[in-house]
Order: sequence, then structure tokens, then C-alpha cells
Amino acid sequence: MKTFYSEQHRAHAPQEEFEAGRMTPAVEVPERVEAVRGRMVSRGLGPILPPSEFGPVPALRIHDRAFVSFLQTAYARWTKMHPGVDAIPSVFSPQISALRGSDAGLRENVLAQLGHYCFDTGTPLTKGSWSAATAAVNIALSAVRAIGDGEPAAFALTRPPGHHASATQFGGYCYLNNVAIAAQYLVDNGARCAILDVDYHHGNGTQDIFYARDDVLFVSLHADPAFAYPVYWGAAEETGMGLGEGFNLNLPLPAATQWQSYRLALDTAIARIHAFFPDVLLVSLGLDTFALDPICRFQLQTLDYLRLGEAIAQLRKPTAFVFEGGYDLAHLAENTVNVLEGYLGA
Ligand code: OKP
Ligand code: ZN
Repeated sequence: MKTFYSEQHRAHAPQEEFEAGRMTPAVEVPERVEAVRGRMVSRGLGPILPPSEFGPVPALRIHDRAFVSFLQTAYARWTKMHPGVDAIPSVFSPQISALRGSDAGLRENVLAQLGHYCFDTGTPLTKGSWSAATAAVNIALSAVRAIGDGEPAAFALTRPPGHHASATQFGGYCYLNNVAIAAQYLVDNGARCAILDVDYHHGNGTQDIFYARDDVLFVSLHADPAFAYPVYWGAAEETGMGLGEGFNLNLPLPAATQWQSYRLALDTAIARIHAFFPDVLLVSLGLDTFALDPICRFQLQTLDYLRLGEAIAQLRKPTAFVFEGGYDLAHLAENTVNVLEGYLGA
């Protein structure tokens, strides 16, 4: 299996995020991807290749142009006012129309723009965020291009992750939606595709992007937003709208979910994907469902990830795995590679 990877992710190294009223150490750190890369090498899982350059157009098929240009330029503007600290919003754009201002702030003021283009305080925009995020997009695109060129499977070792980013907002450690951009690239090349999101957190950005569409199926297993991030999205009743009604399937699960019940939900997900008849499967591969994950509350074990890979292989579709979350540095690499080895061994 071909893995795509770039060192450019290292430029994005947030130190702290703001959560629950205080600054806490960042968990979405460069060591994550380096650990996985190390294990891919030691297990001999195939070549690790640099991404091709796809230019700005594929990301603009998904993301709003003003949002993208904000991401590209915001840190340089922020750092003039706040040298040496990452950009985190502290004022959010008002939602109640009667209270709206003139939007004048949005034209010039980077703080106003931050609160407009970001939906949480946990996603610092750092000096290297733009360069890492664009490399991650190229990695995801390279993986789906490899599939288009006839590879049965590919692994996009992306960082920062992408599934929380919508067309117009970043958040949840995500800036550009790698998996959505890759899916759109496939659609633009005539392939029908389904996205299976197995990250612990609901992929609200991916859901939002495809919510009114019937040409990309989104299926997600995740912690119930009643108790877990991203809190506003991920309920079972979110089934799509308009043309997209019935093409969004959320399977929220309770805290302390173990493999036995996870597997039942996975069977439901797999049956829905099967009925969609995709040409290509994209997997938003988060490993934060692991029992020892520091920020999550599921109970999957290391060997369960072999079973997860085997279950995904049952679909018998060309598959691109796109890396998302997973924060227990001690086991992340083994768990990730177990999914891929389970898939390849099935
Ligand atoms: C990104 B990905 C919970 C803090 C949540 C944001 C989590 C983003 C996860 N105590 N902060 O889906 O793994
Ligand atoms: Zn996650």
C-alpha cells in the first residue's frame, strides 16, 4: 500500500489550546504523524511517497475563496499585533441579525475575521498552519489519484486533520477538509464515492459540505454530541437535506463504547455504504476511539483495530485512508497500522 507523507506538517506545531477556561498543552502535535511513519517503515507496509502538487483549485472546489485567503494571510497579520503567540479567537461573530454590526470589522480586523472563520478556541492558527494544511491536502489528493491510477488502497498520512473544517470555518484542530477535497476530486473525475468517518468525534465539516448532495454519501460513527465535541453536530436525526436527504448517516454512540457494540454500528454503516454502490471508499481514519486516548471516552483496544480494518475490507472497494485524530502517542502508531494491516490481510 502506498503511503503519502510530507515533512511540511512539522511547520504546524501548536503549543497550547484554550479549553474549559484555561490554556492546556496541545495534543495535535507533530510527533503523532512521525510515530505512525516510523511504524509504517518498521512494518514494511510499502513505499512512503511525497505528495504531488495540485495547486489551489481542488481546495477551492470545497472551501470559500475568502476563507482560504484568510487562512493563508491571517497569521502574518495577527503576529504584527501579537508577536510570538498563536492566533486564537476570543470574539465570535454574532448570529442574531438585529444585533449585527455593519461587518466593517470583518473587512480589516483580523480578530473579527478569526471569530468569523473559526468556531472554537482549541485550534490555534500558527506560523506554519497554512503550509502544513496545504501539504495535507496534496497528500489526500495524491492518495485518491493513486486509487484512480489503479491502486487498490492508499494511505494519506495527513496532519493537521480535516474533518471538522467546513466550507467557511476552521476548528477542531482542522483547517482545510482533506477528505472532502479528495472526495470532490474523485467526483470531478467521474467516481462515485462514500466517506466513512471512524474518528471518535463527529466529522461536522464533512457532513456540512455534502449535506445537500446525493452524490457523496457520508457515514459517521462517533461519540454522541450530547457529551462530546463538536457538540452542535452529529445527532442521528441529521440525515441530509433536499437532494441529500438520506445521504448522511450519523451513528452516535455512548461513552465507554467497546468493540462489541461498536461493531454493530459498523455493520449498519457498512450496509448503508454497500447499498450506495460507491466506486471508491474514503475513510476518515481517527484512532481516538482507543481506550487510553487522553481526550476521548471510548474503550477500543489495540487488537480491535485489526478487526476494524478487516470490516472495512468487506466492502471490497478501492479505499483511501485519510488520517484524522488519535492522541495517545504511546499506542497511536500500532493502532493505526493495525487498521491498515487488518485491511490488507482480509
Ligand atoms: C479533532 B479530531 C475535549 C476537547 C475537544 C477539540 C477536539 C478536536 C478533535 N476535552 N477539543 O476529530 O480528532
Ligand atoms: Zn477526533
